[in-house]
Amino acid sequence: MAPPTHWTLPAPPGEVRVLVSGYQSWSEAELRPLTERQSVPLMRWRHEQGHDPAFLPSGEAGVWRSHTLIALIRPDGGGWVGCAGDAAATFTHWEARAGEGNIKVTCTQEGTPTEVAWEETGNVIGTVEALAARLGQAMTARTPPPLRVWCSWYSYYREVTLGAVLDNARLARELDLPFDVFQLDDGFQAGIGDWLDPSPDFGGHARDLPGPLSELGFTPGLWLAPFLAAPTSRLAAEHPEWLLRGEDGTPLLAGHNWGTPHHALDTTHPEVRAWLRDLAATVRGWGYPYLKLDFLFGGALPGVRHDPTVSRAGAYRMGLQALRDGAGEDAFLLGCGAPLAASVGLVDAMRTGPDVAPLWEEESRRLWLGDATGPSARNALHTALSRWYQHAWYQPDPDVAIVRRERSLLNDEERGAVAGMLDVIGGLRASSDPLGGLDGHELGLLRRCLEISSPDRPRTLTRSLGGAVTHFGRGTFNLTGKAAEGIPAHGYREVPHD
Ligand code: 9PG
Repeated sequence: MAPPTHWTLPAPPGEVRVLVSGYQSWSEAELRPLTERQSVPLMRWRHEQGHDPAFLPSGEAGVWRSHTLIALIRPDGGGWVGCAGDAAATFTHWEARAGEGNIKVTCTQEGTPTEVAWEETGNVIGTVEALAARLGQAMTARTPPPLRVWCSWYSYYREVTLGAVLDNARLARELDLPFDVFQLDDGFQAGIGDWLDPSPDFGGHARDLPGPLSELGFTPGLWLAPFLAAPTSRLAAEHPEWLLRGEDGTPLLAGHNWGTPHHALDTTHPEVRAWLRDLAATVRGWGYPYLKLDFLFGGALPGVRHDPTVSRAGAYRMGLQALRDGAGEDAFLLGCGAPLAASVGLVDAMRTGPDVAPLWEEESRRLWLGDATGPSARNALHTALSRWYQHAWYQPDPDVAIVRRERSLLNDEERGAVAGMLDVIGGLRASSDPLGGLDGHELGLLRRCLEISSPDRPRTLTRSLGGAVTHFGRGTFNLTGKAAEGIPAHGYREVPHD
């Protein structure tokens, strides 16, 4: 562990904004006045599942924590940017603290000490992009062309069936919708950890899907949460020695989903890595060259490992490398729920925000429980937009468009804002709508959402409509609940060009 590095910035905290990025896909990224308060979830299980429990958001007014990169922005658009040079075996932690007429910045590292850049700049946007690109190059980022993906999660959830996926794939072909990938999400498997056996409710086996999908001309995709094991899984029962442990020697119960807490695998254990390699190779052999690898934070949780000399970032990467080795160099790997910078060079794409949902937001969860990592259109926009520069690390996946009006609480403005986000981020395109129910208007919006674009850049970081990066070259987002700058609440407007 390297000693912390400190800087004191001669700037009045009341005039400065801070750009932060949370630990993993679902953790918040924001652009806020420095004097505001960074919220931390009240619920302990949200710390493990939405954040890094070893470096949580501060919860204090005037104190902002960020992972890998931080920027402080003066009213003239200049300021300071700090960014790790490498994240393969190191977590780099930033904290900015409002002082009396100045700002104190601290950088600490967990794992192998590695160089960090710290620059004063006249143009924060350009420097954020340049330093992020430098990290991408140092870690040989994979940035293949973006894909257009239909994913089963956001309409079928765990009730997905083999028949429903095939029906949608056939319809996509009939309607000539330009999807590249049809991806089966959570729900096909016997249990978390027991990936190779089917759920009795799935109406088939995941290995039977790639054949017909390929015949229809789609690349088959499959979801896995490879670093987790449910306490009731066969995996946990047969290999208790593979589980990450607490100080007391018992397997950790970390995070909470699917109605139960779950265990995580110890990726420093050679047998775990062999199993991960085999798992990825097996599903690849079934015909899935596209894998959505979810809940990856499980591989980096604090705990007692088989090899105690390996850092958390290093342990995580050993696990991810095993999956890459099993899937093959030419497989397309999408990370999700994943420590972001530590994945660069091993994943092709990465979820860069919380889940989209067919509703604008769950205000009570965000405001009363301090948790903005939950599924909602607002949370997805807020975070994915504030990570625009990460296209230098992987293909960003800001999650799905939702174009259906049935079984959705999103209004036209909100659907338009999600479409705007997909356009300015310029990464993966995805949809989950049941294609059978869409009318002409909705299909038109879906086709627009599937149009690949290049990443846009912010026009300014000195203004924001809602505490995120909202002002882009091509358009402006209003994430607030009131009309502002001529944009309705929750809306998006393109910037007029002459
Ligand atoms: C399947 C889903 C979908 C979805 C993923 C992930 O507790 N959480 O913070 C939490 C966040 C996201 C989440 C589940 C739990 O959804 O993002 O696309 O694949 O898993 O279960």
